[in-house]
Amino acid sequence: MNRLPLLLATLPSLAASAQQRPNVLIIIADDLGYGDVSAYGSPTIQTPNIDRLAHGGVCLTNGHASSATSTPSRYSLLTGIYPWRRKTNILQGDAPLIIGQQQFTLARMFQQAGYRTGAIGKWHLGIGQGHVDWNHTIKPGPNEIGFDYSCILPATVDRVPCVYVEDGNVLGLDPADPIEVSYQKNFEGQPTALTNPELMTKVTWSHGHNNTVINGIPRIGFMRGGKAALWSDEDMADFLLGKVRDFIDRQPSDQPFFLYYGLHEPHVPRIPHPRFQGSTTMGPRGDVIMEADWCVGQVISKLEEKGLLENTIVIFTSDNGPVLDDGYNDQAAELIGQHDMNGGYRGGKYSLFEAGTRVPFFVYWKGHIRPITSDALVAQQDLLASFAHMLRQPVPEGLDSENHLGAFLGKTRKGRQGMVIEAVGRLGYRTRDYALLPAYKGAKRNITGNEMGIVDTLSLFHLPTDRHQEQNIIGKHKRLARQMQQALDRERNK
Ligand code: NG6
Ligand code: CA
Repeated sequence: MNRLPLLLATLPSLAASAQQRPNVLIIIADDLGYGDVSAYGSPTIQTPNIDRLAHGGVCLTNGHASSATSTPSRYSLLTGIYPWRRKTNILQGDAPLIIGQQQFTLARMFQQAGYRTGAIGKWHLGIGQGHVDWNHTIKPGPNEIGFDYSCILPATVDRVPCVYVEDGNVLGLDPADPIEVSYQKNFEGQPTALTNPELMTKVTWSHGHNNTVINGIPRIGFMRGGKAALWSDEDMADFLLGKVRDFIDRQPSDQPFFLYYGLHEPHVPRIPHPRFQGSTTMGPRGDVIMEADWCVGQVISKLEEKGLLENTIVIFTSDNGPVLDDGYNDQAAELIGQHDMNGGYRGGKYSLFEAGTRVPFFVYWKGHIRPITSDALVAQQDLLASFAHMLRQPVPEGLDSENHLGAFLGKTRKGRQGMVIEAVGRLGYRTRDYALLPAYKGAKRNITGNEMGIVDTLSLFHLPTDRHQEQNIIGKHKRLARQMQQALDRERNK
C-alpha cells in the first residue's frame, strides 16, 4: 500500500496532463461480452492486443454500458443522458437522428476544447430527419452533432442500406443506380430471403433477417439499387481500419484529436475476412473477435509509428453484452464449447442481468497510467463529464454523466454511488456491489435464448459473492433495497 503515493509521484499530475490535451480514442466493440476478452481471465479465448490495453492501463471490472442494447447505450455515451429519458430503442437503418442538433455531445465538448473529431464505423443513432434520400447529402448526421469527419455504417451490419456514409454522402454511389430503402414493404419484383432462399450463399437466417439479400446475406429491411456502393462484409474491418489510419494521418501536428471508432464485431452477421476464417475453434463468432483484436493492435501500432501513443488516451469497451444466436444460423451456439462469453455473469445482450451491461472497459495511456485493476463502478456516459473536467470545459446542468476522471485514470478506486441500468425498456439499479432488479410481466427469455431478468419478484443480488445472481437476498436487506428503489425512483422522476 505504501508504494502507491511514491509511484504516483513519479507520474505527471492530472492538471499537467490536462494542459497537454492528449488525443482521445474510444474503440467500442459491438456485442462483445465481459468473458470475450482474455484480460479478465477467460482461458478459452486469447485477445492479446485488447489485453495489452487492459494490462498496461486501468482494467475496469465494474464498467457499464447504460443499456443492454446498442442505440440506447451509444446515445448515453455520446450525450451523457440516460437513454430511457428519451425512450430510445434499437433503430432501423432509415430512422432519423435521435440526438438533437443543439444538444451537447461528447464530440462537441472536444470540439470546444479545440480538438478535431471523428466518428468511424458503427453509428446506429439515426441519420437524416425521416424519409431519407440516400442519393443526396444526408443531414443531420454525425457531422451536425460535433464530428468534423465521419464515415459510418448507418445502423447495424444486418440492416439495410449496406453502404458507408462518409460526411453525409453514400460512398461510391453511382448516380445512375439510385438507392431506395424501406422498412415497410418490399420493392416490386425484388427477391427476398423468403422468395429466393438460394440467394443466401453465405449464411441463412434463424429469426428476423429475411428481407433483402445482399452479398449472399439476408438482412433486415428492403433495399434496391446502389450496387456500386454496397460494402463488402469480408473487407469491412480492413476498410474501417483504413479510414482510422487516414484520419490519424491527416491530423495536424499542432492539434489533438478525438476519435470514436465503432468496431462492427462480433455483431451478426459474423463474416470475417478469409485470413481470420477458422482462426478459432468457435466458428465465425470467435473468428471475428480475433479480427477485432487484430484491428485494435493495428491502431495501436499506427499511433506508435506516428509517435502519438504516449499522447493518446485509448479507451476500449463494448456497447452491450454478448449473444449467440442473434438471427443467423452461424453455429455460434453450436461451436462455443467451454467458452463463457458472459464471464460468469448472468444474462447477456437484451438482459437486465449483469452480463447485459457489464462490459469490457479499459483505459490505456502509455506512460501516464499506473496499471491497476479497479472495481470502481463507472458508466460509459461518465466519459463526457470526466473528459470535460480534464479539459476544463463546461457541461450543461442536469446530465446523467458524472466526473470520474480519477477512476478512469486509475488514481482512485472510487466510482459512482449508483447507476440506473436499462434493458429493452426495463430499469434496474446498481451500486458498486449490489443489483436491484424489478419484477415484470413478460417472457423469461429473449428470442435469442438470453435470460431477460427477473420475472416474478423484486430482487436484490450481492455481486461479489453471487456473480451469477442466483440468491435473492432482499428479505435480509430490506433497508438497502428500499434505498436503492428510492434512488431509482428519484432518477426516474427527475
Ligand atoms: C434486433 C435484431 C438483432 C440485432 C439487434 C440490434 C432481429 C430478430 N433481431 O432487432 O439481430 O440486429 O436488433 O443489435 O431482427 S444492437 O447490438 O445493434 O442493439
Ligand atoms: Ca450491440
